[in-house]
Amino acid sequence: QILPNSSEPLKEVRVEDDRTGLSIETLKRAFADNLFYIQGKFPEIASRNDFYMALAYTVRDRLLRRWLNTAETYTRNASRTVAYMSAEFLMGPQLGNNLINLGIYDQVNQAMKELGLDLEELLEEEEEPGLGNGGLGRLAACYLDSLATLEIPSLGYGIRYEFGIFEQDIKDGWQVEITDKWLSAGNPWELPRPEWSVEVKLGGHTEMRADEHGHFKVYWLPDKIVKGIPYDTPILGYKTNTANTLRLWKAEAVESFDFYAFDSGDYLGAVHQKTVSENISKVLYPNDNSAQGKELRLAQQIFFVSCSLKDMTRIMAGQNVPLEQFADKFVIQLNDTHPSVAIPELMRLLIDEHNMTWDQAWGITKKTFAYTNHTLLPEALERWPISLFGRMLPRHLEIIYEINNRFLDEVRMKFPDDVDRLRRMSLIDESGERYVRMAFLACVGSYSINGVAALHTELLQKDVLHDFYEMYPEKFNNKTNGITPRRFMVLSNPRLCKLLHSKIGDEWVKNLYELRKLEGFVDDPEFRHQWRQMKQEIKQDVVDYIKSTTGINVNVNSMFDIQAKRFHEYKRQHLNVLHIITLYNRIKANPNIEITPRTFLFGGKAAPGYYMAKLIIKLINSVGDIVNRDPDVRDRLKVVFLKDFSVKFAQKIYPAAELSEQISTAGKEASGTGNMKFALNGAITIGTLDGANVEILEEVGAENFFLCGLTTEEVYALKAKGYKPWEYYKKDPELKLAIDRIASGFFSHGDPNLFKPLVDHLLGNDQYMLMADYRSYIDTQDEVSQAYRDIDRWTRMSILNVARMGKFSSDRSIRDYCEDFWKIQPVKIDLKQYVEATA
Ligand code: GLS
Repeated sequence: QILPNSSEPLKEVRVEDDRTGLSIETLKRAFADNLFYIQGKFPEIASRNDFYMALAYTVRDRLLRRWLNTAETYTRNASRTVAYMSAEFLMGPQLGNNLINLGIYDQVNQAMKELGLDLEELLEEEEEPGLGNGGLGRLAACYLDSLATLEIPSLGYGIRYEFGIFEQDIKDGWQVEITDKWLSAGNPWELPRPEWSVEVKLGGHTEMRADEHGHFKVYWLPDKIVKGIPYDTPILGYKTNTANTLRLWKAEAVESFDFYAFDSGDYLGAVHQKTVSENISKVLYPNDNSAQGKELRLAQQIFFVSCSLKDMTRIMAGQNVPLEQFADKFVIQLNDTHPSVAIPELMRLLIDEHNMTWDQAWGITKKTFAYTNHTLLPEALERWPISLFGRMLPRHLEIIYEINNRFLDEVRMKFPDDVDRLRRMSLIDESGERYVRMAFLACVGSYSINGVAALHTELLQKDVLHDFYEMYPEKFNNKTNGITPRRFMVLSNPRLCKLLHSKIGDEWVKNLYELRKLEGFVDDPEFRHQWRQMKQEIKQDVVDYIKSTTGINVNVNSMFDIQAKRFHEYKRQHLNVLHIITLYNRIKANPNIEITPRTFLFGGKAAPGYYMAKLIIKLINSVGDIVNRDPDVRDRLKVVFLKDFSVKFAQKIYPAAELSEQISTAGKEASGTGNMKFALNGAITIGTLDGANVEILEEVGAENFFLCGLTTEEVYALKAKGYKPWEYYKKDPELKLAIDRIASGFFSHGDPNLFKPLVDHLLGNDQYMLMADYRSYIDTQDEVSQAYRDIDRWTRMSILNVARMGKFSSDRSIRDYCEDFWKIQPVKIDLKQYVEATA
C-alpha cells in the first residue's frame, strides 16, 4: 500500500531488499551504503564512530519494518496498551541487544569480519543512554524488553535527558563526577516526532469564570508554557515481529512566548526564557533511593507526565476511541511516585479540558492507574512542600485537596471516630510545614498497589502503607522483579550460552524455567569440568581488562568476590570492607596462614551529594592501596575498584563473578535485581534475608546460598530494645581490630580524621547495624572460603544456581502483571512482505 490510490496492482518483490535483507551480502551492502550516504565518509577516512553509526543504521532499518507493522496493527485494532511511565529508563547500549533480538548477531559478525572490521570493537563504541540511576531505571528497561518479547502492546514514557547519569572517575581514591554527554556523537536509535509535540503549562494561578453557557468553570492561567517534543526509540522483542516504542520527551521553549519578549525588545530575556524551558530535560537527578525536593525535579515530573497523557488522548482520537473509554484503552503503570502527579493531571485534563464531571473523571482515573512502590526508605518517599507545589501547579493542588476531602470522607465512613487515622492518612502532611504525600496520592488514585518482592510487599502492608492496606486490602499485590535473560545472558555471556546450548538447547531464552534441565548434568564430571573451564576463560578476560585499565595484577585462580551496585549505607559496602580488613589482619598476625585467595571487586556510583557513600568509596580505595602492596599478603588478596559502573560495564562483570555480595540490612533493599543477574551467571550469593534474596534462597535451596545476618524481625526487635553497637565492638576482638585500624589512620597515611565520620557512625548509632551483623557475616565468609576449596562442591552450587533462576526472568514478572491486573493479551504482528509498486 505504498500508493494507496494507484490503480496499478501492487506487485510483491521477492528479492531481498537492502533495508530489510538479513543475508551477509545484503548486510555488507547496506553497511557500505550507510557509511557513504548517511555518514558521508569513505572507509579510509571513516572513524570508528562512523563505522558504528553505519552499522547502527543498517540494524535500525531492519527494525523499522517491524516497528511500523506493529504500530499499524495496534492502530487498526485500537489495542489495549500498557503505558509504563518512568522518570528513568536505564537502557544500556542498543546495538548488541538489537542484533540478538533480530537474531542476526552471527551474520553481522561475519559481515563485519569480511569488511575487515571487528564487531566487538564497534559494540564498544556505543555511548549508552544512561537515563537512570540503578535498579529502578534498569527494571523499566528490562520490562520493555519483556513486553515486546511477549508481544504486549506497550509504550514507555519518560524524559530524554540531555545528560544522563554522570560518568564516574576516581582521583586519589575519591569519586569525581563528569557530565555524561551521551548525545554528542549522535543517537542513531531515536526518531524525533516534532509533529506530535505538546505544550505543558506551569505556574500562574486559577480563576473561576462562567463559560459561554453560563456554567462556572476553573481556568488555569499559567505564567509559563513549555513544549515537549517526543523522541521515539524502537524496542524489539526477542525473535518476534513486535517492536514497541519508548517515547522520551525533550523540553523546548514555546516560540510564541519568545516572540512576545522579542517584540518588547527584551532579546536577552527571551533567550533566558528559552534556556529556562530547556533546562527541564537537561539532566537526570543522580540520586537513587532519595528524594531531593527540588523545584526542577517537580517540573520534570509534571512535564513528562502531562506530555504523555496528552499523547495518549491524541492516540485515542486517532483511533476513534472516545475519552470515556480511557481506562479500557490504557493502563498506566506508575514506576514509583515520580510520575504520580499524573493522577491530578488526568483529572484536570478530563474535567477542565474535556468537560467531564468530577465523578466521571474520578471513575476513569481510579481504573487507569496502577502504582509500584520501590522502596521503604523514608528519605526516598516523595513529599512536596505545599508552597512549592502550589506555585508550580496551582490547579493540581486544588484537585489534590478535593481528592483528599472525598478520600477522608471515605476513611471516616469506614473507620468512624478515628481522628488519628485521618491525620495519618491525609494526602497532606500537616505535622509541621505542609507537604503533599505522593505515595498516598498514588495509593488513592490507583486500583493496584504493588511491591517488588514478597518480603517488600509484606513490609509495605505491615508498615509504610499499613493504613492504606487496611483501607483497600484488595488493591495490594506483589510482583517480584525480574531481569531480561536476553541482555544479561545471551548478549553478555556468550561462553555460558554456548555451553548451555550444547546441553539443553535455547528454549530457555524465552522460557527461563527451561534452565532446570541443567540439573540433569550437575553430576556429570565432564560437564563440571567444562563449566569451570568456561568460568576460567571469562575470568581471564576480566583479569586482562583490569590489568590494562588499572595496572593491577589479579590472580585468575583467586575467588572473584564482587559487590556492584549503587553506593548507599544500607547496602553496606563497608561491611564488605570490614571483612577485607579482617582477612588482612589475620595475614598480618600470621603471614603463613592458610587463606583462600580472593579478588574483591567493587563497582558503583555514589550520589554526588551523599558524603558518607563517597567516603566509603575512598575507604575501599585506601584499603586497596595498602592491601594490594603489602608483601606479606603475597597476592592472596586484591582489592579493585572498577570505576564508572554502567550497564555496558555490568555486562562484562556479571559473567566473571563467583561470589555475589547482597548484604543489605534486612528490610531495607526492596528487591535488588543485581542479585538475580549474578546468580543467573553462576555466582553464588552471600546475602541477608532481604528483598528478593529471600526468594533466590527459596529457589536455589539453602545448600546453594550463603545466608548471614539478622532477619527483619530481629532488626526491629533489636532496635526496639535499644541497640548498642559499641558493645559488639568491645566483645569481638576481630571487629575491634578492624575498626581500630581504620580509626588509627592506618589506611589514611596516619590521618585519623579522614575516616572518623564513618567510624563515629558505626560506633555511635550504626543505623544499618553493621556491628550487629559483623560476626555472622565473617563466619559465613569463612564458610565460603572453605566451600571454594572444594572445587566440585562449588561447581555444583554454581550450576544449580543457574538452573534454578527460572523465576527471575522479567518475562515472568510481566506475565504476572498482565494476568493479574493489566488484563492485556498479546497481539501477534504479521510481517508484511515488502512490496514495491511497478508500473
Ligand atoms: C529500587 C530498590 O532500591 C531496589 O531494591 C529495587 O530492586 C529497584 C527496582 O524495583 O528499585 N528503588 C529505588 O529507588 N532504586 C532502586 O533501585
